[in-house]
Amino acid sequence: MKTGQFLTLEGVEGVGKTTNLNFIADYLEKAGKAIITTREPGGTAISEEIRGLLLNHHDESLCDESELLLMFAARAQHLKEVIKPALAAGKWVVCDRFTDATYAYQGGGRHFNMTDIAWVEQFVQKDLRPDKTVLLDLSVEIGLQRAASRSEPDRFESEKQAFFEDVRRVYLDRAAAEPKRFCVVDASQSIEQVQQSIATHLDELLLTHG
Ligand code: Z5A
Repeated sequence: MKTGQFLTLEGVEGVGKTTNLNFIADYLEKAGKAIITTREPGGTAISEEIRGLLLNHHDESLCDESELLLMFAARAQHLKEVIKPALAAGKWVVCDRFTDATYAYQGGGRHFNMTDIAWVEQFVQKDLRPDKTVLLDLSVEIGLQRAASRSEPDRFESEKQAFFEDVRRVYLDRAAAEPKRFCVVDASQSIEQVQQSIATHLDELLLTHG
C-alpha cells in the first residue's frame, strides 16, 4: 500500500541529474519529508551487479533484447527491495532515472516497439508509476560536452549523437503526452536557475501533498 511520493529525475547524458538529485533531497528534507534517494539501473546489491553488466564493455556484445530485459530485471529487484517498502513506510523516493529512461533509450535509441516496452512495464510494475518526473532538457551537444570531462565512456556513453537525439525526442514526446506528471526544466540555464525552477515545482507538489 503506497503512501509516500515517488519522484524521478530524467534526461539525456550530462544534463545534471546527479547534481540536482542532491538538491531535491536537501529541499524535501528541509520541508520535513522522510526521503530516500536511489538510482537506476541499480539501487540494491543485485541491481548494482546488473548495472555493471549493462554499462561495462564486454568481449561479447550484449544484444538489445538482453539489455531491455536486464533493465527491467534490475528494476523488479529495486522495486521489491527498496522502492515499494519505502513508499509503504510513507517515505518520498527520489530516483535518478526510471522507466521513462527505458522508453527513451531502449525505445528511442534502440528502436524497440513502445508497445512491447509497455507490456514488460505492466508485468514488472503493475500499477506503480512515478507521481512526478523532472525532465532536465538540454541539447545533446551541450550534454555530451558536459559529460566528456569524465572517465572512460561506458556502453551508453559510447553511442553516437544521433542515438541521444532520438532519446531526447522520446523524452520530450512523453512529457508532452503527460503534462501533469512531467516538469520540463531548461537545463541549459545556470545551476542556480535550474534549481530555482525545480524548487518551484517542488513547492507545488508539497502544497498538494504537504
Ligand atoms: N539507461 C537505459 O538505457 N535505460 C534505463 O531504463 C535506465 C538507464 C534506467 C546510466 O545512467 C545509463 O543507463 C544511462 C542510460 C541508461 N546512460 N547514458 N547516457 P546514469 O544516469 O547513471 O548515467 P548518465 O546519464 O551518464 O548520468 P550522468 O552522465 O552522470 O549525467 P548527469 O547525472 O545528468 O550529470 P551530472 O554528473 O550531474 O553533471 C554533468 C556535469 O555537468 C558536471 O560536471 C556538473 O557539474 C555539470 N553541470 C550540471 N548542471 C550544470 C549546469 N546547469 N550548468 C553547467 N554545468 C552543469
